[in-house]
Amino acid sequence: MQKQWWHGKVAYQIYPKSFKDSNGDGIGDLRGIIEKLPYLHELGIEILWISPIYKSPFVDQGYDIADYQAIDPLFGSMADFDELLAKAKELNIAVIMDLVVNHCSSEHEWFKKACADPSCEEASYFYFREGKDGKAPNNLRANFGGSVWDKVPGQDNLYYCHFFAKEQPDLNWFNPKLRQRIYDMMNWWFEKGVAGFRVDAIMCIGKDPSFPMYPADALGDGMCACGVMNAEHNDVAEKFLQEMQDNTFRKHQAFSVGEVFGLQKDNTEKFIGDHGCFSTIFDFAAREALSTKPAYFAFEKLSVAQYRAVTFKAQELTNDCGFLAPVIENHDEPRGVSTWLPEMWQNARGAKALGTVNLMLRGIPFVFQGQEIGMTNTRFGSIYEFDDLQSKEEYRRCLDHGLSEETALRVLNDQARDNARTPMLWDDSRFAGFSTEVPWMKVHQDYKTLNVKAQIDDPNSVFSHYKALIALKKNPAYHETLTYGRFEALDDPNEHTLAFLRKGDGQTLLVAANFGLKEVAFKAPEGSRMLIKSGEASLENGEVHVAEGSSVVVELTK
Ligand code: TEU
Ligand code: CA
Repeated sequence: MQKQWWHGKVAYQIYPKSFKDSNGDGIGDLRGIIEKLPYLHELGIEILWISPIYKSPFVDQGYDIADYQAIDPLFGSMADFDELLAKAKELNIAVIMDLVVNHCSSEHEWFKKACADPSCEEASYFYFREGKDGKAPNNLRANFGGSVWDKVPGQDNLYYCHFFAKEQPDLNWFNPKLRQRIYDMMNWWFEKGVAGFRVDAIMCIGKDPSFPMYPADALGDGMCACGVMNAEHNDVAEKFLQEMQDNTFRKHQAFSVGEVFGLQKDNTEKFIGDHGCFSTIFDFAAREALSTKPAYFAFEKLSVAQYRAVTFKAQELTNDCGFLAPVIENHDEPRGVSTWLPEMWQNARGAKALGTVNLMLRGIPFVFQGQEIGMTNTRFGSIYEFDDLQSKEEYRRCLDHGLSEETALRVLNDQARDNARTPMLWDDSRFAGFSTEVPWMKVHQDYKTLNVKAQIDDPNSVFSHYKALIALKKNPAYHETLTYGRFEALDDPNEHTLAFLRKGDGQTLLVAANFGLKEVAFKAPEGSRMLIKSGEASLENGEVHVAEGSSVVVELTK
């Protein structure tokens, strides 16, 4: 495997609206991020992904971009962004942006021109199609519900395609002119000093431009989830992504992480191998195992054993061909501690043990803001406390399916994307030190005790544990093994333990996290060394003992 500058680093995701507000309008901004760069540096972060900060009407929180080369005034100015880049560089932090190019905003000038004159060049940047027999061109269902087709304003039988909200028209990747404009825009950011991109919803570009009808799925509305088309056309996405790599990333040795859902297994090497479409892709194995159910509300938690099985399988699949980016949560997910762990470990103790797994797996882990202090789901008391369009749509669908308001609210509390979008908890003051005024989203219920200030100097805190794990990854004595060393699963002694080895050149590390109710033990020959532990664990008589809710990293003697 060719070595690259991003190998062995730990990345951090900022959701800018909720990270830190610097000017008291209740909304996080770029100057807020600048202020907190030393915090990220102290944690050990070397790659920083900032979710969209471009000009946007914020129908989908900035994932609807109206101008790819402008900063939204809500977040600050281009000068603020340049300052952020320069200050991050001083701290050895590479900044990556969000590349949202499956779709843009209906407020983008391309779409406005296209609607005003469907025969103009910009109209060919979108999928404009005639309806069939008075109906939409086909029966695909958008990711946020409803048809992927809406009528072009002012037209009788002309539709445009959108795999997400109707305000997010899909871009026509089959048009080489459009592709070139995207590459030019990316190179413009690279020349500014941006180190790479997280590539949003990118498998959605794998389309069949003839848009055939699909067999209806189990939801009962006669439609089929649009992801089915994408899963059948990985090859289309791959072809475009290789061209994008050649024209952009490869020229700049830039880093790319794909938000890739629905990848067919035998395509892994094509996507993350040495000559793959991306530097890495997020590991959504557990998320995908959860979303096999036809409806959002029919969600069932994974057991620890199921979580272990899918996570380990993904590791084994990529051992020989590339790197995944392990995640336990992001801005589209409820908090990992609340989702993946049994109820008794949805606390600081569980957060630390889960962190051990997340950061010691093979790959380039992405920590989502607040994860490093063990943030759990936010408690929402009413539908009016949610902001996200998806949450509101799913709530409506729950009621349509006959669920009570109380049950629908419970579904959202478990699953809503807003769980992870509430303000970062900096201290115990009013509004948790996020802002001096009422924030745009409610503040997490536990902010008085669960916050950065309470943890930063406490050696037993979740923060200190994350910091130690990241430092271990950077330690020259372990860096090679923790970066390139193979992943090897160990048997699970109690159906609740994730245990594995990382095997490097003449070095073996044992990692274990126990989410059960009883202690577990692993062989660790005399002379082995405990490198990190959380909770209670000990090394004695040739064994390492890991108490319930605890985790270890042990260097096994040769
Ligand atoms: O998400 C893509 C995506 O597939 C989502 O539908 C995801 O599955 C869902 O949010 C899980 O609940 C990306 C962005 O991360 C997301 O925030 C955007 O809303 C979406 O693209 C559209 O740009
Ligand atoms: Ca602000």
